[in-house]
Amino acid sequence: MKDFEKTGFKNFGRIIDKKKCLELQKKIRKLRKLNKNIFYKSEKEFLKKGRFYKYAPGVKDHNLLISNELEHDLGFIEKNPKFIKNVSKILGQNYEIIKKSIIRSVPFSMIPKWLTKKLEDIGRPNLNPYIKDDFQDIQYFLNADFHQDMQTGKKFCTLYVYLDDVGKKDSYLQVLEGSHILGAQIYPHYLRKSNTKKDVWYYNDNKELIEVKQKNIIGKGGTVACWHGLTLHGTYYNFSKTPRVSLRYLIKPDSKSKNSPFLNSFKDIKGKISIKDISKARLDLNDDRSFRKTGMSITF
Ligand SMILES: O=C(O)CCC(=O)C(=O)O
Ligand SMILES: [Fe+2]
Repeated sequence: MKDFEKTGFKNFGRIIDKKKCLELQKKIRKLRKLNKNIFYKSEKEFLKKGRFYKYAPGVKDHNLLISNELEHDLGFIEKNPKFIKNVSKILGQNYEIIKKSIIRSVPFSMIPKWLTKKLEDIGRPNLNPYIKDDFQDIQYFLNADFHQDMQTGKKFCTLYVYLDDVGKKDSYLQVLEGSHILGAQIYPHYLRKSNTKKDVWYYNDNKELIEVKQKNIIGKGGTVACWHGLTLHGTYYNFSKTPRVSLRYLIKPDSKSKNSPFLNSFKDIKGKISIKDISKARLDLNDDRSFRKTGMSITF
C-alpha cells in the first residue's frame, strides 16, 4: 500500500457482500422514491423556497444513512475485516469516520424540464439546492467535473462503496492518480487530455506540469475505493435508467500513526494543502454560492 503516497488512490475491489449492499439499496429506494416530485416544480417555486447553502445531509442530522428511519446496521461494511485492513493500511489503525452519507447519481432523464437548461455547462451540478428540504437527507448529483474534496486543510480521505453494479453508463467515478501532488488548487483545474496516450492527462498549477493517469472505478455492488482528499476525481452523466447509489465516507487519519501512507504523502505535496480564502477556492460559485457556468473537462 506504500504506493498510495504516490498515487493518492486505491481501489480495494469487491470486498463487501453484494447481497447486503443490494438490501440496503432497496431499502433506500423504498423510503425515498426518486422521481420528479422531489424537485421544486418550477423556477418560481425554487426562487421562493430554495437556497444555495446548508443543502447537504448533515454530519449528525437530516441524514438518512444514520437516521432512525433507515435504522440500518452498517457493520457489514465498517466492521468487515477487509474494509478495516485496507483502510488501516492507508490511514493507520485508529482512523476515524467523520462523515457518511448516501449519494445518488441522477439520470439526466429524471431532471425536471425547467432545470435542464439551467444545468447545462455547470461543471459541478450538485442537485440538492433544487430538491425540497425533506429529501435533502440524501446527496444528489447530476455529474461532477474533476475536483478535490479537501479544501480547508482538514486532512481526510474520501471512500466510496458502490451499492449496485456500476458500468460505463452509470456515472462511474474517474480518479486522476498522482494529482494530489500539486496540493490544493482553485476549481476549475488546469487539465488537458493527452491526444495520443490513453487515460493520460496533463495537469498544471501555472508552475509545475505533471502527467496523471485516469483510473475508472467500475465494478459490481460491494466495490470499495478510496482517494486522498486532494486527488482530482469526478463523474460524467448517468446514462442508465436508474440512479447509481453509493455510500460516501470521509475518513480522518490516525494522527499518531507514524507511517501511514496518507500522512506521509504530505511530505511530497508541492503546493499548499488548503486555500486560505475559501470563498476564492471555487470560481464556479457566485457570491451567493449559486452555480456559474464553467464547462467541464470530464467526459464519458
Ligand atoms: O458521486 C458522484 O457523482 C461524485 C461525487 C463526488 O465527487 C464526491 O462525493 O466527492
Ligand atoms: Fe468529490
